[in-house]
Order: sequence, then structure tokens, then C-alpha cells
Amino acid sequence: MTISPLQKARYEYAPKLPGMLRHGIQEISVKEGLATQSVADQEKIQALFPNTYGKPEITFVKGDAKDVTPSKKTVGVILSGGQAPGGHNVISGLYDALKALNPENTLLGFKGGPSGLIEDSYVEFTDEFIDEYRNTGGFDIIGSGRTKLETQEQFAIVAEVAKKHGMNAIVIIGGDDSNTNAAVLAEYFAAHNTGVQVIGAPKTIDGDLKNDDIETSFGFDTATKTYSEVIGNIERDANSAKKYWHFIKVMGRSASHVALECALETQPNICLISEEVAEKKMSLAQIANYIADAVEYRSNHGENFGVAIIPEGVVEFVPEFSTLISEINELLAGSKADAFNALPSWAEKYAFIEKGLTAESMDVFKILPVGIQQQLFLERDPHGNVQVSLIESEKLFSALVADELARRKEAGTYKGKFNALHHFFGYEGRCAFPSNFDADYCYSLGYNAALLIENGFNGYLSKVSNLSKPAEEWVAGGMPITKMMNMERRHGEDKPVIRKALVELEGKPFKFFEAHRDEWSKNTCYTYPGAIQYYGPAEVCDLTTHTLALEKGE
Ligand code: FBP
Repeated sequence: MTISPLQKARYEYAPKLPGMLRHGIQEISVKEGLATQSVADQEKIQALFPNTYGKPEITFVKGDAKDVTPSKKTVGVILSGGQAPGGHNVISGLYDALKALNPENTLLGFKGGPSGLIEDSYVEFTDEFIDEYRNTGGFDIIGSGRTKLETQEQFAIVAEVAKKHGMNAIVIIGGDDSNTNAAVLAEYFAAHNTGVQVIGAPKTIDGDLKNDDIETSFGFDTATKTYSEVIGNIERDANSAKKYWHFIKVMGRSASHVALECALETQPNICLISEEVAEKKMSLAQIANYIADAVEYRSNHGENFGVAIIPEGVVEFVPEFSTLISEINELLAGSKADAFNALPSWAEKYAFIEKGLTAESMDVFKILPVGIQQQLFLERDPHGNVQVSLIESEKLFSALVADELARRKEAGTYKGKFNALHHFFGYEGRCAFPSNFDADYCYSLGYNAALLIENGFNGYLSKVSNLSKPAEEWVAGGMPITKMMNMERRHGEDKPVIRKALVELEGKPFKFFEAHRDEWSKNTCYTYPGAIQYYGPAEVCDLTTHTLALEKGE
């Protein structure tokens, strides 16, 4: 197989473990903290998790060397949900720690995400196999998937599969939903005395799996650095050519953590924050006006160029737009979609829409560019709902800004030129070679997971904290997943879930952005982070995100 020089070099990279995990693995022992409580709805969560609720937080510390080799274990691992840089290192850290504990330990990788566990589709890892994936991006080592493990029937099948392989534990590498499911599976295993443990690891580039216990999810660091590199390059091009406004949509699903971090790294002229749009109940016209003001100001100062970052989920946070989406979903519910689809021309479809929407939603619909109008009706998910994530919001906002500027031109208040270009950065960042931070963090999460298994914990999340400091000072341990849970309404039912973290408008990263964005919008203050550095001085290679540094008061 041909491999790139960087790939070869990264195979050799030795990820940094937290200082406390650098002792001989037989010398690491457990320090128990106090019993935990869920973040809210304590009685309900306790009733739902009678066997796994209230356990203590633990940290690993140096203890006395044990001279007996731990009993042989078989562990299963899955990758769940969207790709995030570093997944391969969670698996290699887990593998190395298991082998260090007992060379006869076995690690099975279940293929294609949670469905691999149900279908009993797996590979057994060996040194040669693992070595080809160390410190590389992607989830291709075993693949991933979005099947949800949540029903009693599925749990019973997984218990059978675990029994068949003599498995002692399963490690679930996933986001908030997957770790919620990990907690429910752990409770099932405990309630049915299967003896199988479940350990979670916090993954997602979106950065929305974050709370008092999880400082950051893995992958966020590398993905945002990858997008920021390219945004910085675009800024430099914009500032060189001085003739385009670039509208850049960045991935991140609902939360705007990715957009905010990229803005902190590159200081663009505009960055929308969905959570603020919702808080201020901004309309599409207000957002377009806000951007048009920046375009006009810069144009009046001879700068007919700029860069605007648009978070993936922003349109869902615009109240009038989400009302429009609900009305469209209602308008085409069930068989009504067939009547709509049978109409031969867009003009007839438009008349159907005009009849079906309220006057307020029709006003919103009318101002959308035709391409977006059609997207709302034509590209629908299997349940017939509008696929909000497919809406090209970067094009939507640039079109609305162009309309607003045309009005201002007519009124004689704006005389500039506005040429827009569009970009979407998402998949480009999800499988990049993990930064040193993500390579180290992920390897530590996996290594730590093996120690949690060895020490008999069930329903715990592999926790590595103090992450804004050098790896030597990181703190390794575990937290019961139930500690992070509350009750939320999902699909018409009250469910125990890990709360998704949106950008906090009172938080330090947003406050920093808010304090500077006016200056960034008017002047050209771009910063150019450049490519992720893997080799060289720690001050350029081991940087954490601005978000984490600001949250930690640095
Ligand atoms: P996870 O929440 O599973 O980590 O996935 C994150 C994400 O990359 C989002 O940012 C994006 O909206 C979504 O996945 C895209 O999903 P898909 O890979 O199915 O297109």
C-alpha cells in the first residue's frame, strides 16, 4: 500500500498521556470522590437507573505496584455517529492499555457503528492492524453508523452477542445521544446481571457534548483548526483581490460552537451565532440588514470585500423561519405530498403553497431566493419533513443581503459593489489527521477506558480534564454518565438524556467575540492560523482551542 510521508511519520508519533497514567499500568490505582447526583430531575433519573445512579466520580492516581497479572478480558468497541478526528486513537489507546494489563486481552471492533453489535459483525484487533491507523483521521478502521441502541429487544441481542464472545465490557465512542444510550445499556446489563460493563467516550466535532465534566468533545479541536486554516486563506485572498464577499457555512448541526471558534481564530467581518439569533428573535430581514450594514460601511471606506461565517443550523433559530418550516411539514404531511408532487409546474406548486401557508409565513417564503424556495419543497427526508441541514444558508443570506443593498442603491445610500462567493466547510474537517491535542486526548480517553474496565466500573464516561494545560498535568478518571443527565421531551415522551450544550451567551468565548466583533466587521482584522502543525515547538503544535482557553480563563 502506498502511504504519504506524513501518514508514515504519524504512525511513529507517541501520543502524550496524562502524567498520572505514565506510571507502570500496574501501579495506577483509583481514588474515589463523593457520590454523584444527576444535573437535574434527580428522583426521576434515579428511578430509571436504580443500579448505576449515584456512583462516585473517580480519578486515577499512582498507587503501589501489584504483582499479579489481571485476569484475561475481552472487550468490544464501536464508533457511533459522524466522523471526528481522533477516533482511531481512542481505539489504539484502549488496545495498548488492554495489552499492557494482560497480553492475552482481546479487543473486538464491531463494524459500522451500533448495528455491528446487533449483527455481530466484528474484527479482532492485532498489532499489525492497529499500527496502520495510529494517529490518523477517519473512522475507517471499523466504520461508524447512526443506528440507535435504545430498545429492550436490541439490548437483549447485544447481551447475547456479548455472552457469545465472553465479553467483559463494551466501549461506546459517540456523542450525546450515543452516550445516553450507553448509560441505558449499562443499566440494562446491571439489572440483568450480565456482568458486562459499558464505558463511553465523548466524541463530536460539533463541540456540543460539553458540561461541567466534559471540557471538550474530541474532534472539535482538529475540525475547527482545519476550517480556520482555510477561512484564513480565504481572508487573505479576499484582502489581496479586494473584490469578493465570501459567505462560508460551517458544520456543527444546531449549536454554533464551531462557527464561534473559527471566528475567534480568524476574526472575520461577520459571524452569525444561532443561539443569539434565537435569543434576540431576529428575523431574516434583520440579519440581512446587519450584514448589509457591514458591507456598506466597508464599501464606504473603499473595502468592497469581506468574510462572513454562517453556522450550519442558523435558519432553525430564526423564529419566523422555523414557523415556516413547521407549516410546510404540515402542508405536505401524509398523502398531501402526492397531490403537491403531481402538480406539473413550479407556478402551480407555488399557487398551492400560497393557498396553504398563513399570510405571515407566506411573507417569509416570498423573500427567499427561488432556489431555496424549491429546496424547501423538493428535498425532503423519508418522513416528508424539510431537510433543514441541506438548506444552503450561505446562499440564502448573501441573496438577502444583495436584495437589501439593491434597495439601498435605489435610495441612493449605497454606491458600492457586492460580489458574493459561497463555501461550505464540513466534511473537509471531520477526518483530518488529528492535531497533537486530539491525538493525545483521544489516546488518553481510550487508555483511561481500559483502566475503568479493569477496575470494574459500569456506566462511566472516560474523563480526561485540565485540558488547557500541558498533557503532563491532565487529570484522568471517570464520571458516571447518569451525573450528566436530565429529563427532556423527545418525540412526545419524557426521556433521560445528556443535555446538548449550545453556545452560552453569558460564556467567556461569546463575550470575547461580542466585545470585538464591531471592530472586526468594520476593519480588516483577519488572522491567519495556517495549517495544523504536527512537528515543532509546543507553542505552535500543542495549542488548544480559543474556546477552551477562554472558558478556562486563559
Ligand atoms: P455527530 O453529532 O454524530 O458527531 O455528527 C456531527 C456532524 O458532523 C454534524 O456537524 C453534521 O450536521 C452531521 O454530522 C452530518 O451528518 P452526516 O454525516 O450524516 O451527513
